[in-house]
Amino acid sequence: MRIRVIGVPMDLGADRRGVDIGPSAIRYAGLSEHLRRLGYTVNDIGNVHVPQPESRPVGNTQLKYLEPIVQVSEELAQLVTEALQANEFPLILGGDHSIALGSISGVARVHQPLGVIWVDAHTDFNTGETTPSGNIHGMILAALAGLGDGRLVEVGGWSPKLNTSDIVIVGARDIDPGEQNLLRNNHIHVFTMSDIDERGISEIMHQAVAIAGRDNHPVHLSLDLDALDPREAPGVGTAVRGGLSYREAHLVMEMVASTHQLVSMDVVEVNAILDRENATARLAVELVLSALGKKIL
Ligand code: DIR
Ligand code: MN
Ligand code: MN
Ligand code: MN
Repeated sequence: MRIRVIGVPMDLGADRRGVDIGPSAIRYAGLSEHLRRLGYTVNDIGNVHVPQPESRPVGNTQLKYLEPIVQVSEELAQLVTEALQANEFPLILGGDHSIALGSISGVARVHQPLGVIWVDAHTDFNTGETTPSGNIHGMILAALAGLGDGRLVEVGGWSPKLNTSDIVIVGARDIDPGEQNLLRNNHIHVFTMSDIDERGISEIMHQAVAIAGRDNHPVHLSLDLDALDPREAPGVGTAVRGGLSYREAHLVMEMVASTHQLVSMDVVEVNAILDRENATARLAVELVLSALGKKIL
């Protein structure tokens, strides 16, 4: 199988420098080499162009950098669709989580319906009305479900990309009040860290893959490194204590891999400036390998 690596040095969605060098940090951690050792052919097409925040007006403070984010999303969606049409597995390297708007739009154009497993400390289900920060990376999953500002929702020219019943969030522990209402009203499946503590990650993931992958639907995995406990992943912009352990995170990836329904993946929010000797990028590489089928035995 061939993997098409697409870097997106995006930090416009998070208002914080350091995630823009995430793609370099992950490549530096040996991504391609390790994928080749697993038996894959790797086609790294480099990075999408993302404007520097210093060169653009912030714009609406409830939807910071909306215009350049929409622009990059359109371009990324096109690249991801082309990868799938060429029979390559799109592996998208962030950048902040706003890149999932482009990546998932590109996948959903080819695979419909599409299940999504969103592994994150956050639920990214704000809109321009509920956001406490104005940061668009906190609004992406809602936008993909058709909620929020029309310019985000309509990326690619149609909406919604995802049915609410095909979305599963795993690892959540920091949800804003407005998001809580939206998640509840739209019946989104959220597995919090408390659920994982109570029932164990194995049982949670059995359910998660059954929901996102029901009827043998194709599945996209969106991995925000802040899902992990900050002891494992210190290099993230918005660290929240009490996250997935190293082993739990690997099991999440392994159980997604064992469905054989994974069609695409993004790995986001690696902040190399805040990291400790690239530990978070190295962890990101390990988790990608697990999601793509690496086994201990
Ligand atoms: C917060 C933080 N919920 C916001 N979000 C994220 O600004 O909307 N941090 N995604 O990583
Ligand atoms: Mn996120
Ligand atoms: Mn269905
Ligand atoms: Mn997050």
